[in-house]
Amino acid sequence: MPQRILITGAAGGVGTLMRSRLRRPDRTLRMLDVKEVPAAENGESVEIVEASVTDTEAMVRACSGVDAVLHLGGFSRENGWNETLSVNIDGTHSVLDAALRAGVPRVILASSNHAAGFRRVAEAGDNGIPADAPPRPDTYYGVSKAAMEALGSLYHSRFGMDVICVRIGSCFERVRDERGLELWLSPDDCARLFEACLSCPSPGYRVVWGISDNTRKTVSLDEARALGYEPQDDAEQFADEVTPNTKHEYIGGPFTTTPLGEPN
Ligand code: 15L
Repeated sequence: MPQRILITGAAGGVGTLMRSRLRRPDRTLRMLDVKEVPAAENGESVEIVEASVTDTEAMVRACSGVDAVLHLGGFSRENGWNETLSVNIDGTHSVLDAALRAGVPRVILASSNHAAGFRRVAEAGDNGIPADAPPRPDTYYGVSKAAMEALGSLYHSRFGMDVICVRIGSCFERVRDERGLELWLSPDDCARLFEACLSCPSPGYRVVWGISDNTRKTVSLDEARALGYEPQDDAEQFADEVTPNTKHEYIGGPFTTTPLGEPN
C-alpha cells in the first residue's frame, strides 16, 4: 500500500538526515518547515509544504491523506520561555490536534534526552535508565519535551491515537565528544528506529530512548527493541577522536548548567 508520511521540521538537522534514509518506492514524504526545504530531485516522491507547526489550520491541511506524522519540528536547543512555549509546546499541541482532525492514526514525536537530563548517569545500572523513568528536565527545552510526552499520552488516552515518543540522544553524522559515546544515535539507526515506529502493529502510547547500540550506553534500549528496532551502530568507533568532557553527573551534560532561557 502506498504510504504518505508528513515530516515536520524537515529542513532541520534530523529532518535533513532522514530524507534520503526514509525514502522508499512506495512512500511519499511530505516535508514541512517554516524554512526552505530543497526541492524534489531524481524522481523523489517528495511534497514540500511551507508552514509553521503553530498554525493549526495549515497543519490540518498538511495532515490530509497522511498515514503517519513524524514531528521533528521546533527548537532543538535552549531558548527563551515564551518562544519555547509557543513553538515547542503549542506547536506539538497543534500537530496532535491537526492529526486528530485529519484522522491520522499514528504520530511519532521527537522527544529528547533533555526531558530527563537531570537523571544521574549513576542510575544507569547494567541495563541503562529505563524509558519509563519520569521526566527530569534540564532546561526550558527539556520541559517542552516532557510536555510533548504528556500531550502525546493525552491524545492516546483520549482518542486512541498511536503515539510514540522517541527520547533522542545525540543524532549527528559523527560523535563529537565523550558524552556522545553514551548517547549517540547514528543517522542510519535513527532511520531504523523511525521505521520500527512506523511499522510496529498497534503500539498504543510508548516512550523509548533513541540511541545506537553504544558500548557505553547509559539509557535502556529494551523499549525501542520491543518496537522491532535493531540498532547496527556503536559510538565506540569514534572513541579515539572525540573531545574529552569534564565528567558529567547527569545525562543532560552541559544542558544542566547552561543559563535557563538563553540560546545555547
Ligand atoms: C538535543 O536534544 C539537541 O536537539 C541536540 O542538538 C543535541 O544537543 C542533543 O540533544 C544532545 O544532547 O547531544
